[in-house]
Amino acid sequence: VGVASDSRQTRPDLITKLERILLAKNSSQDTDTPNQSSKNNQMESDIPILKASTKKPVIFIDGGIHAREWISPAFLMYALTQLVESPDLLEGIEWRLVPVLNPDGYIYTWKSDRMWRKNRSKANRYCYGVDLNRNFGYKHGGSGSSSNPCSEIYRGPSAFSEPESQALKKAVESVKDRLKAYVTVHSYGQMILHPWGYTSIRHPDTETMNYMGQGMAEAIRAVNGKHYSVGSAAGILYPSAGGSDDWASSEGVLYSYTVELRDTGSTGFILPASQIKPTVVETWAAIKYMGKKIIEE
Ligand code: ING
Ligand code: ZN
Repeated sequence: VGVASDSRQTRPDLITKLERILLAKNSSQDTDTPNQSSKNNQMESDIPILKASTKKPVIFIDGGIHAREWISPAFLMYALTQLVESPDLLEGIEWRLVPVLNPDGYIYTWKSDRMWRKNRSKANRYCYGVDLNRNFGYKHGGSGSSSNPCSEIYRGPSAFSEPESQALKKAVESVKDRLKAYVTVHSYGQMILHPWGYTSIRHPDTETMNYMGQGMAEAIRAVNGKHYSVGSAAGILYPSAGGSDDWASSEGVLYSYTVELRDTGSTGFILPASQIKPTVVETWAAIKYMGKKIIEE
């Protein structure tokens, strides 16, 4: 008790408000100690407990934004298995993985239409689906997106009109202050794309994103010799507004990428099963490279 009262006089400045709340909560839950009265409980709430925790950088990766790009969810599942088996990357980084952001569309490609891209929102009597990668809230409505619900690149009635893009927004915002990298995995084209996608105007962090992107491409090439191009989406692919990587970048995420996995077009979305394993392995090499660089920084 003496220690506790000394502490009360000299230490409370060391305890944050949040920790006081946690402390109060914990002591009211731990009622299994013998001789414990409600008075004891109150006193325990004032014992300083200092939390020593690391604020790990977060890497956020999503897959399956587009239903037919099957190699993407496959990669996310592989990434999870690798993280479970490689503690060094878990020690320095907190990972957030979304294996399939568009589950309705994904199921639809298994059951009805292998080439479906969008989600399954009912836009009108005739046409379904919003292109989730045109539905994000930065420069929504710009070039490379369509207002026609029957279009493959229909942007939706408004930014974040879809539950899937809303869910991603919420998940990203919940780790925003620690978010060092956002990667969205698509296919195909063998490309590492960074913002901007909405315009070919140069992004202020182009050099930083390009440098990391080149390192990732080298890591991929070292595995099976595959070549990946690096550049801005609008610059080396096509301009398209409302993409998730542009939005993440606008929220302040330094390393924001859309990665287009194999192949370069000979099989496209219907990547042969024999290429699944080599593709996910080489892609993991790129993510691992990025993770290690971020830990070093
Ligand atoms: N490609 C992306 C698409 O949504 C892209 C390309 C990247 C667009 C970044 C916007 C921003 O069209 C595929 N394959 O989906
Ligand atoms: Zn895609």
